Amino acid sequence: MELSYFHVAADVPFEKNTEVAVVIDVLRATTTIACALNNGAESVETFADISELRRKSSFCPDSKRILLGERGGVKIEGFDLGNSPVAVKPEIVKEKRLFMSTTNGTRSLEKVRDSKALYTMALINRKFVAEKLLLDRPDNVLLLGSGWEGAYSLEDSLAAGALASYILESGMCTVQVINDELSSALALWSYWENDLEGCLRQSTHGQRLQRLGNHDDDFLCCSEIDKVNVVPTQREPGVLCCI
Ligand code: 3SL
Repeated sequence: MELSYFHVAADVPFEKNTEVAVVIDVLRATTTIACALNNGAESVETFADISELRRKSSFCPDSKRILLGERGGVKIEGFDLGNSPVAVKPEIVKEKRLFMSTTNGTRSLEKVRDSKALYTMALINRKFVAEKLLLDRPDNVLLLGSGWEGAYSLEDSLAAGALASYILESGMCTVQVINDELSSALALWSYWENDLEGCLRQSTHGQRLQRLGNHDDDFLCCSEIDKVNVVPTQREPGVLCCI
């Protein structure tokens, strides 16, 4: 299995022919997606563009739909929820269709939506995504972080390293680490693996969230490793479900 990692959507080579893409946005989009699906949401449909989200979601009955998302870390005006993984509680999201737009995560999802298979991952569901890859053994897997407005992010690289480390340590298949970005992510994982919350709080986006207000519950949730047994999978372009 060839594994590569790219920090942000713009880094993905144009000609890249991807068998499996795994999109990562630990703070907080892919943690929220994992929690929402784990708590019974029917689907999470993601949009980079807010007006397109409003247009598409208007076809869904009011009783079925939840609009969630943020810009700059703050809830989008008129939306039901922001982008907090602790807000997508079972009593709120069960059997609902979620329509989501975030500053960076949904852009990464859009970039690789034509891959043969697309999953989302955060620290919270790392093991279950890794085991799905070990079961299917695709020839190549592209891990894509979300960063912040085109810039590198520490926490997404940490999670890419966590996934690669799990696969390498399993010894269940031959792995080729294809690029230096992934070698660095593996080193980052070895450095921070015993203080995941510390890493998230130290990251520039973690600092931004701390400046915006008390996000202690989000930090705790986003730094939990292997807690949630879901593999959010793209069922049709932009629509994620549990498999
Ligand atoms: O940028 C994103 O996609 C978000 O996850 C950022 S935030 O943590 O919700 O502010």
